[in-house]
This record gives sequence, structure tokens and C-alpha cells, in this order.
Amino acid sequence: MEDKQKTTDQIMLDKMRESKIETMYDRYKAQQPQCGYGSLALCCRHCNYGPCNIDPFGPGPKRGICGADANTFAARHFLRMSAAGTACHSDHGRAVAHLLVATARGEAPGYRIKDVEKLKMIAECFDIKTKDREINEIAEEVGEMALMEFGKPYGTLLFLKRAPAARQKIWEKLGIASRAIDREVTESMHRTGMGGDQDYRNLTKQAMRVSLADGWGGSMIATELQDILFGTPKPVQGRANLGVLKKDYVNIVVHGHEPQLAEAIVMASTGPDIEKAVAAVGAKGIVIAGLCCTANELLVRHGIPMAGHMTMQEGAMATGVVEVMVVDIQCVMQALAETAKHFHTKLVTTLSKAKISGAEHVEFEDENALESAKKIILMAIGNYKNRDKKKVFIPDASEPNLIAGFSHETIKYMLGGRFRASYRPLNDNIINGRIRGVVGIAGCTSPKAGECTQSYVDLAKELIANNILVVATGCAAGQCASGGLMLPELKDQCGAGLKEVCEAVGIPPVLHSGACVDNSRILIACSEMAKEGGLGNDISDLPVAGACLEWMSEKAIAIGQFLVASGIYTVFGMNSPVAGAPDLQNLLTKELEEQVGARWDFQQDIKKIGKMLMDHIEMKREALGINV
Ligand code: XCC
Repeated sequence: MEDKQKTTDQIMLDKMRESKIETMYDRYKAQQPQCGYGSLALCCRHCNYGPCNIDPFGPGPKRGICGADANTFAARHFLRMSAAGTACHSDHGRAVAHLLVATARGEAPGYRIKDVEKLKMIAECFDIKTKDREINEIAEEVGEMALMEFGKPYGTLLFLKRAPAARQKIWEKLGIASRAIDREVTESMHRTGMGGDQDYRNLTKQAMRVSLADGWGGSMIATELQDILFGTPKPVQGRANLGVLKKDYVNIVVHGHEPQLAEAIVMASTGPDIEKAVAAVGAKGIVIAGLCCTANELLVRHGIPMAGHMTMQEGAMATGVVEVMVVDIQCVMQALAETAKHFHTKLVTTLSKAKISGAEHVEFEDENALESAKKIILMAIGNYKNRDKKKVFIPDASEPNLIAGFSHETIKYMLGGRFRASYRPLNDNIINGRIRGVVGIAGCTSPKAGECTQSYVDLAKELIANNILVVATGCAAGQCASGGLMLPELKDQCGAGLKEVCEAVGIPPVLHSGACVDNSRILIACSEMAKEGGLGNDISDLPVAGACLEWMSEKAIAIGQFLVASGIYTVFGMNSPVAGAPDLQNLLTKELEEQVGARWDFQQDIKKIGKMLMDHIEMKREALGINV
């Protein structure tokens, strides 16, 4: 009875404790107390004079051996985090661009162009001619142009011009319009080396430029080109939670980020030979389920079930029913190799750039994707017989049905209707006050925030009750999905105005917009809202905000910084990454407002974050003169 109120991750965690299987929560405890210098960004080991520490409180050193002060220490860390995050999202984008070219050339069997309309739209953004040309010819050129964005020697990123004119002017004036993506990452590494850029304001500017190369560069390339290859998300039914794994089925969990692996696994999982192999081992079929952002990608495009978010990965394996957990890159914990030893589960890595000691490796390339996928599926089927039935434990929890798939095109279509898809109705509903504003919740789940928290669920509930439409991505969306928040029926938990809109349009009040690279969808949605008129003329005029409650990855910092640099007020939970440098903290949380019309806030108390977001939205409404 008591278990019914527990979340599936809590039930699984209890079970793992009972079975004496180590989890991230045990390792988190073993790390306490965590290094105070590191937590405050006051440790520098960028050269071998160090490691140097700065004493923030007592009479200890206030400078490193080279003379760098607290602001320089922290600003360098902040810039390196932004650059690393940008590198992750963008290298993912690059892989998708390569796949698009390979597909167009007929060198990637199994893949095809699924969204021709989007292909043409992106071709237009790149000034590529589409009239009277073969689809594959256009696709090849789009892929090649996208690849050029990583290393072109001159000019700024082409997608920046999708932003409102007023925003582009701000970037130009500040000198933060991103040039080639790789150039921004490389320059960030260069500037943060010993004896380089030692002015925290200047370092923070580069953190904006490199992060903009993520949001309007690498992430946007990933999102748009994935839509071309795998389809632009449309509303689709799905399920989420550990309960999506099934006892009598061969379970394959796909974990990581780049959807090309997961898409190939899905493609290769059907057919008479597979059915025969499944029947031969006595299973009822194959379940494919996702974890982390791979789960988001599969869910928003195909309604393929999501097993869970970041902090649920060990728990998913500990159900004892996972024949294979196949991973690509990002957010895959090395600990999985240890967890797998307790079960029959095979952990399979697929990319030469991301191997894990103790895992099996099946190399995965565009040219052999289907073959490799089939090999992995047959491996899973073969492993079914090795399952130890005594160890099987799938939490008897609900697997909420949900509706996902809210790309910005879908939001526009659903709100604007078939005949005139536009953001006009959304803007009108904001102007008339039915919807007070929109909050994007993005990002990770973390043991630092507590054990099996439901922080995103709690925040989303509070926001919708106050007539704020919520758009979710990444593991924040994963938690809201497993928390049952993505159902149109949830409208009853909304304030009266939002309820009316959700009812009329038939959308849930919490919209699943995809993975973390899909935060680029939020940038486009905001740009279109600003261009539509009635709510000012720049993103920073809109009553919108962003929040990440349990940030973990460097990618989250890059996202936060590109949201702010794009004009979106953004609140991060837990701790500030620059807490030991008061001047830098002041720059991020106050001064940036003057530069880019938006700023960061850091707030430990998750309950206070809801109020901060709502106050911000009301303040923007006031400024627009729509405080009705
Ligand atoms: Fe990773 Fe993308 Fe964070 Fe989740 S939200 S923990 S980065 S999987 Ni991207």
C-alpha cells in the first residue's frame, strides 16, 4: 500500500539497497563533504603551478601563483563549462549532418528523408536553391552547409538570422554573434589557458558567444536535421516509467543522446527473422525503451516508451529484465558496467569516441547502422534465456499514458489551426491574460537535490495552477512524463484561463518538446512569438522564462547561458557555479540585464523558484502594458 505513493525510482532504489547493489546515492554519500574550493569554483589547475586555491572567507590566499583572482578562476571555469556543453550538443549535431549527407548519397542504408517540407525550409535558411531539384541533391547540400558551420573561416552562424532583428543587433553590438562553432569552442579553451584572458567580464562575453553557437548552432543543427531525417514531432501517445519494461518480453534499453542509433534499433527490430528468433527463446516480443535524451527523442517522434531519466538509469538495469542496455554518448554512467555484473544484462557501447571498460562494443557507423543494430538485437534475444527469474523486479507502478511531440511547428499549428498556423492565438491568449506567460523547464536530475525528487513535477504543477503554460525538455520532461503531467486531462489542475485554452485546443498544459538539443525549438518559438507582434519586438520583451532545477551536466550551463544571451530570464536550482566570485555572480545575476535584457538567478530553495518565475512574468506583462 505504502509503495503505491512512492515513485518507481524510489521503489527501485529501496530494492537495490535491499539487494546490496551500490547506487549513485551511495557514491554521493561517500563523496561528502565535497571539496569546498571546487564547489565555489575557487580551485584552478589549468597549469602546473597549481592546483591553486583561493580562500573565500579567511586570511588565506586571494590569488593563484600567477596572480589570477577569484573572478578569473570562476569565469574561466564557467567559460570552459559553456564550451564543453556546446561541444557535446554540437558534436552530436555534426554527427547528424554527416548522416544527412550519407543518406542523401545513398550511403546509409535504412535511413531516408522523412520531412521534405522542413528540408526545404532549412535549405531556404541556408540560401540553397530548391526549385526543380531532386530531394537528395538538396539534402546533400543542406548537410554540407551545416558541416561548414563548424569550421568556416569567416562570417557568423547562419541560424542567428532566425532571431528577431532587435536581438541580432544586440549580439552584433556586444560582439557576441557566434562565428564557426568549432572556432568558438577552440577559442574558449585558448582564452582560459594560463596567461590568457583574465578579465571576468570579457570571459563571460565569450561564454555567451560560445553558448549561442550551441543554441543557434550545434543544437539547432541537431534538432532541424534530425527532424528532416526522422520526422518533425507531432502529438503522439506514449508511456513513461520503469513499468514500460515487460517481464515476458526481450527488453532493450537505448540510452544516451544521438537518435540515429535508437532509430536504427527500432528499424531493425521487426521482420520475420526477428519474430522467429524471439519465438524460439519463448518471449512474447521485443520492448524497446529509452533512457535520458534518447528516450525523449524516441518518445516525441514515435511514442516509443520512456523507461526514465538520468537518475533512473541504474534502477532500470536493476529490474533484472534488461537483456541489453545499448548506449552511445553523454550522461551514461560508468557505474552501469558494475550494476550489470549483478544481472545478466549486457552493456553495449557503440561509438569509438565513448567506450566503457567492461562493456561490450559494437561499432556503429552510418554505413553499417542497420547491420550493427541487428547484431545488438540478436544479442539481446540470445541473452533472454540467461535472465535470472529470481532477480526480476519491475515496480508495480503506473505507466502514465501521455501525449508528447510538441515541436514549435506543432504548437503553432495546434494553436493557430490548419488554415493559418501562427503564434497569433498564443500571443492573443497571453495578451488577454488567459495565459500569463510561458516557462521552459529543462535539464537534469541530480542526487544533490535529494533522493528521487519530484522537483520538476512540483514546479510544473504550481506554474500551471497559475495559468502559466509549461514547455519541458530533457530529463525535466522525463520526470514530468513519468509523473503523469503530460495528459490533456490534467487541465483540471490548471488555472481557469489556461484550462480554457487547453480545452479548446486539446493540449496538455505541460508540453513535451523533446531532448536537450531541442531547447533550440524554444528559441525559435520565442523568436516567432516576438515577430508575431503585440508582445514587444524582442525575445527579452516576452513574458517567458527558463528554469533548470537540478543541473548536473556542463551542457546545462551552456543552455542556461544561451537562453540568457537570447533574452530569456533563467533560474537554476541547487548551487551557483560561480558562488565563490561575488563580482562574477553579480555580473550574471544583475549586470547582464543591461547588456542582453535578461539575467541568471540561482536559488537553492526550489519552492522559491516558482515565485521568482511568476514574478518575472508579471513584471514583463506590466512592462508591456498587458497587466490584465
Ligand atoms: Fe543528461 Fe540529456 Fe541533463 Fe538529462 S537533461 S541529465 S544533460 S540526459 Ni539533457
